[in-house]
Amino acid sequence: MAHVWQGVINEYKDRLPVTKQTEVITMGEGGTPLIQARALSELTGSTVWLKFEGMNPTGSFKDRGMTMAITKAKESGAKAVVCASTGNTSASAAAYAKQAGMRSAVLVPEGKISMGKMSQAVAHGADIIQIDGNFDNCLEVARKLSESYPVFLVNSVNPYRIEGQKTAAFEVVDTLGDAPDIHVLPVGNAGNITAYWKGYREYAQETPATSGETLSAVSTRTPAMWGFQAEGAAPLVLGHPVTEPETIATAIRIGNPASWDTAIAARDESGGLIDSVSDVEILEAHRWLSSREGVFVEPGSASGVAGLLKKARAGEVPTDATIVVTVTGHGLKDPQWAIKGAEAEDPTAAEPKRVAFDVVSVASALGLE
Ligand code: AN7
Repeated sequence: MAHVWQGVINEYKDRLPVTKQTEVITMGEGGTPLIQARALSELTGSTVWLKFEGMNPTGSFKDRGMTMAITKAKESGAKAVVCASTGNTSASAAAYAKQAGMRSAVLVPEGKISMGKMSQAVAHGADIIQIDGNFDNCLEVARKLSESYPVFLVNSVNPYRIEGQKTAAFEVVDTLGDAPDIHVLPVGNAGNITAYWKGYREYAQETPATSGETLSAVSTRTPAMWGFQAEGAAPLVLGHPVTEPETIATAIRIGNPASWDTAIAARDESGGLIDSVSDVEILEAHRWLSSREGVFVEPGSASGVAGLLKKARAGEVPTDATIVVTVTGHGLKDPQWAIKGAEAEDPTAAEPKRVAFDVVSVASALGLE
């Protein structure tokens, strides 16, 4: 019988902190497509793959960590969870909390989260608190709230989030047969780069399983980790926190990443890099993905591709390599940029032709002969 995907905890339970008694809270997350990026491959002379995390239940990679965090919250008897978020974490927390029968409170920077993400939190009945401040301010409050009140913190400072998210690296190796040469991804709060690096390292060595036996290595190597921040929110590139982060890519509008040290470790131990890309480069990559690869992502998700394009132009991308780029969230989260991007190329793009109810007229409008 065909294998039916059971969600990341059930699929990788030997490598995650659960027992047979754990009630797993899952919505079937993970198992996302690894898509060949033909245009990027042609441009770079390497084989480029896109790990399309927009295909998770709430439309972003956050679901991998959230299944783990909410499962552990439930196991510990929590009745409510809290998170700070630029949008995707709140959408995921709200959905998984409902799945677990828990209450969720989400703290978001006022006016700086996309409509799609906000509507998810609303739809799932989260208690939404808009904070007059940025993500970093929200996270500070969420942390303090969880220290003093009976709410379970589900931001990626919660190590269970990282555990769940590391499964994306396992999937890449399971699909390709080994680790890629380079893994490229956007960096905001830096949980994901931390998680991927942990996953790749664990898969490349013998590891004690949760059940006690020893798991042999699955991959023969680990990739260089290439992370890209938005230029106006690039603390890891600058080497100091940014108090007023600014970028159109609201998902990664973060000035003081919680996983700072582990992101730097991932960069250095892997022989990788963390660089920045401008908003113009992010939007160019966003448009590239939708118009050339057929993959629709939100702007923040395109920063990895923007970085790859930037490095390719500088002649710094090796040829004949295997490169995986994680695109972290779905384009439907923040669709206005698709319209703007298409209009920039063709001002009439967002005004579909109006044609009479008639085959000949439609054929003529399409230029068919
Ligand atoms: C689409 O939802 O921080 O470096 O609060 O939504 O692991 O933080 C989102 C981050 C990349 C950055 N792409 O990942 C939040 C939040 C998308 C994102 C990132 C985020 P990290």
